[in-house]
Amino acid sequence: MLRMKRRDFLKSTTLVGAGVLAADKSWALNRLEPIEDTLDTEYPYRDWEDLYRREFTWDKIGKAAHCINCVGNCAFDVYVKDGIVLREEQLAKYPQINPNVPDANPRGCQKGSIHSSAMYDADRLRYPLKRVGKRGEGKWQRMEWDEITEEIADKVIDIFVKHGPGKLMTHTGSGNLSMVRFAAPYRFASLVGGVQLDIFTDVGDLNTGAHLAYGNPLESFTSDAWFDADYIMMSLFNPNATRIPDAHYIWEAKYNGARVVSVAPDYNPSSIHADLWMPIKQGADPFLSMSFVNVIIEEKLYKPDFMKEQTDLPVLVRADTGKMLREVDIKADGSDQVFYHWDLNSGAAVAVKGSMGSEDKTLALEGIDPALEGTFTVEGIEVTTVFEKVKAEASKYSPEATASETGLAAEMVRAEARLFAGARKAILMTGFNIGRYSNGIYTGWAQTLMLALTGHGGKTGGLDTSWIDWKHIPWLSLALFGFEKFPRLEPGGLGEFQRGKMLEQARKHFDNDKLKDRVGFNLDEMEEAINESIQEGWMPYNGDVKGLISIADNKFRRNKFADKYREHILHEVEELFVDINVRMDSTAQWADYLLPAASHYEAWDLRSVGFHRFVNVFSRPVDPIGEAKPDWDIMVLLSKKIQERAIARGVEGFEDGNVSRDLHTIYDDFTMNGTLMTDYDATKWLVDNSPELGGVTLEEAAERGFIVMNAEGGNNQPIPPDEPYNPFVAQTEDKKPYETLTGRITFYCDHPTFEKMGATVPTARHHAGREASNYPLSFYSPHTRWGIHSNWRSNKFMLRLQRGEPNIYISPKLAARKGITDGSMVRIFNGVGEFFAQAKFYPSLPETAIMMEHGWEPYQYEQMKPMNDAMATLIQPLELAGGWGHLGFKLFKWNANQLAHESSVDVEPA
Ligand SMILES: Nc1nc2c(c(=O)[nH]1)N[C@H]1C(S)=C(S)[C@@H](COP(=O)(O)OP(=O)(O)OC[C@H]3O[C@@H](n4cnc5c(=O)[nH]c(N)nc54)[C@H](O)[C@@H]3O)O[C@H]1N2
Ligand SMILES: Nc1nc2c(c(=O)[nH]1)N[C@H]1C(S)=C(S)[C@@H](COP(=O)(O)OP(=O)(O)OC[C@H]3O[C@@H](n4cnc5c(=O)[nH]c(N)nc54)[C@H](O)[C@@H]3O)O[C@H]1N2
Ligand code: SF4
Ligand SMILES: [Mo]
Repeated sequence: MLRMKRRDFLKSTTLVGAGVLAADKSWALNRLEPIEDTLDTEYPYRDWEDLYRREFTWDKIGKAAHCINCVGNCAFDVYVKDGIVLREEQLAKYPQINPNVPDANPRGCQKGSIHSSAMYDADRLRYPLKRVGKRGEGKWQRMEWDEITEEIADKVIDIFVKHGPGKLMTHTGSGNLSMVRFAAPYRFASLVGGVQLDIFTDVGDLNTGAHLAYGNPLESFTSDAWFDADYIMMSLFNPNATRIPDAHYIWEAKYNGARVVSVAPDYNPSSIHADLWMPIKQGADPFLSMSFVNVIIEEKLYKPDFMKEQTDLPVLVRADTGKMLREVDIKADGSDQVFYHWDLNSGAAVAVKGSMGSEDKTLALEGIDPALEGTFTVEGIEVTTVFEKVKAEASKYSPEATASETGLAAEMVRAEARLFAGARKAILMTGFNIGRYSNGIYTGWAQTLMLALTGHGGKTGGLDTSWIDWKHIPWLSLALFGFEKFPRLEPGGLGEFQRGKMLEQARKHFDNDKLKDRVGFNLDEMEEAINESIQEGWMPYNGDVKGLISIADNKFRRNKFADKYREHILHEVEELFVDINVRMDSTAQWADYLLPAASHYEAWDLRSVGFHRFVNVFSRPVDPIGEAKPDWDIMVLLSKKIQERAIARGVEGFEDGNVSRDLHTIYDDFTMNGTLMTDYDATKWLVDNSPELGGVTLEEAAERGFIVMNAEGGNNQPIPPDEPYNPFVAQTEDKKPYETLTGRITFYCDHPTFEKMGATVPTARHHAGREASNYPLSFYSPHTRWGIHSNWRSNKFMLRLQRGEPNIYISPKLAARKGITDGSMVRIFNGVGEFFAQAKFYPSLPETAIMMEHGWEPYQYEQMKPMNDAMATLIQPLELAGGWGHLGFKLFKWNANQLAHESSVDVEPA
């Protein structure tokens, strides 16, 4: 666009200049004459106006959203002229689904709105490149697609021939959240058995407390369902910066009289608009939630009916062993997944319906009145209830007792607990940030307890986990090769921790005794838990790999102990490192081969990830820049070359457990025998085969820009056609069991790891932070308003809206003590690394913490030393538990997170 306009501009100025000179030779550029009435007056140099008129003419308008991990998902009109994108505009044509609820228009954010500029930035990858210098040296040679994919194909085959299955990682990161872009590399990984980490835990986004309780952390509200809430608590959540297209529903709920509360250590851009800001000490959230639980129980603000039907609170627990009473305890051939209530009506123990071992798949109590409290004897075994256990634990956490932990006044907490309990529809909105604290699992679990005690579930509120898992069977089938073959899925946080040899570094940072005091385990116990989990088969781990094909993943930006991590990974994948990316990010920089991918406006695709029912269409408004190709087409070409080379080399494939990896048919398999050759074919296949998309044609959908999902799009329950989507309505209204061991919202876990950690019921622990090390400042790094992680961070429009270079936020009081001034450069350091950044004063921050937005690219820092060089991390042993009902490796639902906020640092003027 810039090139074209400059040419036009030069042409026009020459003409105008000539005209001007001819008309009035005395006119000069430094003496412009004022024109009184520009509409009426004839004046000599009007032609320039055409430049403005022509600026907004176009050849066509295409449709697109953005496929990265913004959780927004907004339809845009994309204006194209001469094969170049001129600009984009929010589509703003979503139908209002209910006259009493505001519509979803317009959706968008400033990042999406400058992509037309960013897609032509200098960091775009335009050609296939092969490294010719040392890794990371920045020396590249252009190659033809045909040659480069053939070289890669041979190396992939070499890895399989030399090392057998499981030694190639084909990991897709969070940059490919649209359907076709996501399905392409997963389908490839399914065919070759490539190692793929769980992206939820790889980035630290999994709300494991929610899974523990509900058996499904991805059942949540559409954002329009926030509108009729009368109580909203935002904790670890900053929607004004991180849910830009959806946040309006929170503020619109105020028209309904909703009370909005923000719990955050800093006065973040969402706290500003809340009715109450609770300035909690960083990492103290489980203590706050447990104190709410304490008040709710002590003041009897709870709702027994909901507790009896929907939760395991009336389930019986043995007094002797602390285990739940199981059928096998009283019948020789009994199930270990059948549990008991004490029925007050019959005065006897009755089996709980709806558990994993129960034939009766319902929550309906049907004449049974389960006791919530008391002790009983069943077949000579003394038992009590889960609620009794919960009460005993919660009694330790009165607001008065926790005030020193949370920094919050006890009277305020009491008052708030009452308002929360009495609300008609209360929503606890928990940011993804929760998954990045070692005690996030405690926070999440205690929050679900607050909700369950007070009957907030289904249409009366619940936990907003910031993600809804819509039902897209054909999409999954496309990604997972018809469910016939699968990638080697692995826990994200754990996989990175192990392969990056992070324990070595963690030992340098944390003080083992202090750590145990804070988080409830030390590094030796954590190591033991990791080994146990892998040995028991609770969590799959494939060990070191030999080659890496990395797709839409900025791992060297994201991972902690960053420099050491990178060293270890590069060493492991000495034989092959391919990066498939739209731009030269800090991971692409280190690759052996770079394959340029089509960006948002350059490929056909669909996107459903977001908190709404609209599946947006990408209609490939322009062809890919340079020689870039859509991710789908790249995987097609790669599998074509593997098939050709495998046949030529006489390598048929290999047996891998109970499936065969057929390299000599991989291209036929990938393309469904030539049916799915392009991004368009795959998009069309999805539209044609997905019942939730309602039978529209791709042409109609592309014309419109989006598809409204029908009832079939709901996983847990149908999407109501004219009402917002509330989570777990199937459970509260239709009595469908939860996907948990007891079939109920779970507050008792007698798994050995939970027993060892003293966490059989919801309780509170600290995160590590400064108190677990020898560095005086905790450090946390939430998300930035001016980028989606590393995407768009280097774009000039985004940089102009902020300080323009990596900056930390610091309390002016702390800065004064350290001799740091606003705008000056500081050094942030600890025993594992250091980095430099500009200091920005932020008065609402405590003096004991430094905050920094994550996602700057390492190359944007002084000496290319990124924040993550100084970031220490851990694994939470509870998240490694398996072999227990709904606990065990489950993609996007249960496994160990990478924890971003456990580190601590010191700071000094640079
Ligand atoms: N603009 C923009 N939007 C995004 C993204 C982006 O990069 N940029 N990324 C997307 C993705 S993938 C994610 S995961 C989300 C993340 O977005 P969010 O879920 O909102 O999470 P964060 O931004 O990490 O943190 C939110 C807030 O938590 C508060 N906080 C920090 N520590 C604590 C604590 O100990 N206790 C409490 N109560 N509060 C605390 C801070 O005030 C912080 O502003 O955003 C999504 N949306
Ligand atoms: N300290 C700290 N660390 C954090 C967090 C934090 O709060 N604090 N948050 C964590 C969270 S929640 C997240 S989600 C992660 C995100 O962190 P990353 O996983 O590093 O995410 P991105 O920077 O979005 O990387 C995705 C890459 O995909 C590429 N890409 C974009 N579009 C396409 C495409 O169409 N095709 C291909 N092939 N590639 C494409 C982009 O170039 C981009 O570099 O960071 C985590 N790390
Ligand atoms: S980046 Fe995400 S939130 Fe922003 S406009 Fe694009 S789709 Fe919407
Ligand atoms: Mo995330």
